[in-house]
Amino acid sequence: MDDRHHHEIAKWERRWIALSGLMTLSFVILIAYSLATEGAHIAQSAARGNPQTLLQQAMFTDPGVRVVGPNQLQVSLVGQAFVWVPETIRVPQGAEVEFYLTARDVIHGWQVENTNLNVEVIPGEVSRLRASFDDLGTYRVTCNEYCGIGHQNMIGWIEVVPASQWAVETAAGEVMADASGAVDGESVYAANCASCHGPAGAGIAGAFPPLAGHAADIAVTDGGREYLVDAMLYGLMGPIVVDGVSYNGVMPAWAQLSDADIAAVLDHIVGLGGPAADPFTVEEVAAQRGRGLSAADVLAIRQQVLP
Ligand code: HEC
Ligand SMILES: [Cu+2]
Repeated sequence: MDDRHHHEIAKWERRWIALSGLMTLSFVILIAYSLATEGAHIAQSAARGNPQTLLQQAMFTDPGVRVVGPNQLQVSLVGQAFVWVPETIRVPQGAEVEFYLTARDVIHGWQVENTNLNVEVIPGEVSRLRASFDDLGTYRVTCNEYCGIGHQNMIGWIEVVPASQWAVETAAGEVMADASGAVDGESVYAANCASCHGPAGAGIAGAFPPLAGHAADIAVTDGGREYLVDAMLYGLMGPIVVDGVSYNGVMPAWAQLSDADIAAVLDHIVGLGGPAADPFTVEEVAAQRGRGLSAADVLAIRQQVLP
């Protein structure tokens, strides 16, 4: 092989290397582009465990649509041979929807036609997926993983309706009633409050004020409900007296809890050791958000409400 020939080959080699490099690069760019512009929906596993235990969670014993914040919905769904439960889901246009999916029996595939929503639904696993529907209309949901003899009949629907229409329908009862019943104030309390105020809300004299009976007293005073919401959202700091006992501690803010969680936990503490009062609403909590108060401001509000 003479030297000229050798150069010829090396030249072609370099071209092929450059070409394959370019192809790889263009694939990476395509993926990055679709992630950035098409809003990729990558499902996350939100929980894993015993399929039966997962299915006993309130979310799945009563699957469906829940309001978890302003314009935020949670939708839970169970796939089973050969239906999606619930079969029809109705959401407002443009809302942020978080889907939680699990399966009762075998693996199913949840695919919403004409969207890029597509996730495997597995017994013993909860898949989480965020979405928002900008176009009105009805989307067909199919199962894209063969699950048995009735597989092709496993069809559901997502109806996207104008937000105003949806709000009227929810005010009319159904969905909103579902929503307020959905969050369990007792578990929000157990997870966030019991460590200081005690499991039954008895408190610890001198350190953490009691809530049983006391929260109910606050709720019936003028401005008391707003004060309770403020104490949740912004915390409380400084000297207070409850049932003749002084406290001078710090209660952290709970703004990271959703409006629905805060409403539910307030229902729980107001109901401790007394008959339940009017339930707190998500709107009541939302109305106090964004006021930018400090824990010391909340103390000043308390001094007006509970002189
Ligand atoms: C880290 C301990 C701690 C946790 C957790 C905690 N609190 Fe408190 N909480 C306090 C303290 C301390 C005070 C009194 C603050 C003061 O002395 O100014 C207080 C005060 C309150 C008050 C006001 C009582 C009054 O007389 O005005 C309410 C209502 C309340 N907490 C509810 C809750 C709820 C509901 C949760 C759970 C979401 C919770 N707390 C979690 C420590 C805590
Ligand atoms: Cu299926």
